[in-house]
Amino acid sequence: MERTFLAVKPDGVQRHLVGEIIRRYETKGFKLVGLKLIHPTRELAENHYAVHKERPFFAGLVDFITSGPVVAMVWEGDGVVASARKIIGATNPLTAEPGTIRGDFGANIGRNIIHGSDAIETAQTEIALWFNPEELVSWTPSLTSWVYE
Ligand code: D4T
Repeated sequence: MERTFLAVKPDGVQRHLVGEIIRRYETKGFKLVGLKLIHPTRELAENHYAVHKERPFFAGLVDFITSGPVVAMVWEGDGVVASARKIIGATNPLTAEPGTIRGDFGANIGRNIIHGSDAIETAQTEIALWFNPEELVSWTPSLTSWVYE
């Protein structure tokens, strides 16, 4: 079953949006299989955003993501990678559609509340970066037959 990595960034944690964000993925029908509060090290943040190493916003992005606690999560479900990104909305909260997390709660690209993996392979890399295998829990929600045909 497909898995994705989501992280409520320090702005989302400080603004008490953790419950609201988890609620959206729970009520959608996805399964939570990993969850922890972590204050990321610079090394972890630089690894996570390595693809942006040469971009002008990289240093500020790493400063921001290491500025406080992050809620790191792994969610599971059919098509969860792409669907989770739709629920998050566009990178810039000012252009993100209303109804998405960034569209509803954000006002600045440098404070866009949540990260979500952009592809299945990226998700696998990011899950391995943020979680040890024993931190991920396989379980069967009792509602499964009411969510999946
Ligand atoms: P993340 O990776 O945080 O889920 O965001 P996106 O996948 O939606 O967008 P991204 O990788 O292009 O950008 C990563 C991260 O950098 C911040 N950022 C981005 C920024 O501060 N200034 C910028 O100009 C851009 C493009 C926001 C998200």
